[in-house]
Amino acid sequence: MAQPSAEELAAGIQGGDRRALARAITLVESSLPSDRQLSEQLLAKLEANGSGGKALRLGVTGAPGVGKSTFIDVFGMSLIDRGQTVAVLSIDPSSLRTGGSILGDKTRMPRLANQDRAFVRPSPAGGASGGVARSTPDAVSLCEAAGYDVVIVETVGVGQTEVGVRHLVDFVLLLVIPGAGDELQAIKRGILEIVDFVLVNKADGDLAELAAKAQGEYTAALGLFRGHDAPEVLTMSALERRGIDAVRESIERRRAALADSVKLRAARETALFWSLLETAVLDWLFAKPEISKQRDAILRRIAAGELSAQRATRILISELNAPSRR
Ligand SMILES: Nc1nc2c(ncn2[C@@H]2O[C@H](COP(=O)(O)OP(=O)(O)OP(=O)(O)O)[C@@H](O)[C@H]2O)c(=O)[nH]1
Ligand SMILES: [Mg+2]
Repeated sequence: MAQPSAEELAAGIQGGDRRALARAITLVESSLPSDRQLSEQLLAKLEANGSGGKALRLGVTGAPGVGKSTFIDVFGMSLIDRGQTVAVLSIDPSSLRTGGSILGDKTRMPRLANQDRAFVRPSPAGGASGGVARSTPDAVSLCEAAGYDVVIVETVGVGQTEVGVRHLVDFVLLLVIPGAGDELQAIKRGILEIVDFVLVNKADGDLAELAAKAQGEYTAALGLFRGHDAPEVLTMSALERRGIDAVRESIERRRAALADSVKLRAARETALFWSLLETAVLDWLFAKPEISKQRDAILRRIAAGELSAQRATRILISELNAPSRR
């Protein structure tokens, strides 16, 4: 199949053609130079058309199996029932691809995936910091350009993942399940510093009582930890579709309370710029073999206990500044 031009793709995306959007996301995920060139043209074109900046962006994170996909399925349906459109990017570390098409059932969003007003896309994690793939910011921009009212990014909560998603979205929703000492672990991992909502899922059956207890514990811990900035803690059952409206209403309330959304968006984009720039500059720098060799030599000296991190940094920078000896 011939590759459409950037203009054709942009027109398709902005005209609501989901296949054009899916193709464009495949393009931004590709590392082929020809694809990169086309995706840059496409993103520039969409930006020039002024297509960004209107969607509500939500990050949904939490340990494997807490019910993120099940929640997004019912939450997404509740948005659709209220006349909104929803795009979901599900960052799946193990997502399977077969001949360019992705196994849709991997996302476990059976109802949402069948909706005309929804776009569900599993994306492989790119191994970049935080499990958020490097291409995810571009994929979010594409969904926004396609006019979706809400863009949801699902990431598996492993280590730094949540931090990776922070600057990409307006609100981070952390899903937890009651019991199992999860409460303290989450605090240790620093997740709670960046979340906007904690949703205690699986508040049904035998777990209902434990969920209410966990809600109390989280609320108390977060109050100590974050003071007036503490996130709201809610209980819900994604499986039994209970508590979902309350989550939606809370998010809507928070969004409405953010008086200056333009300023907030600018702050988020600035923070995202810095975090993306850091990765991009490092990639660019170490793409040069002689520089990555110097880095590796320094890393070995650090590992051998010969160099502190501070001196190592200064040495590498001064070597970069030194006139070439070649
Ligand atoms: N009892 C109960 N089970 C639930 C609830 N929500 C999800 N589950 C179950 O938990 C399991 C995992 O659900 P998923 O939605 O796939 O969880 P996930 O967090 O997306 O999992 P990963 O994407 O693999 O990290 C499934 O068997 C769901 O049916 C709930 O509210 N109550
Ligand atoms: Mg999932």
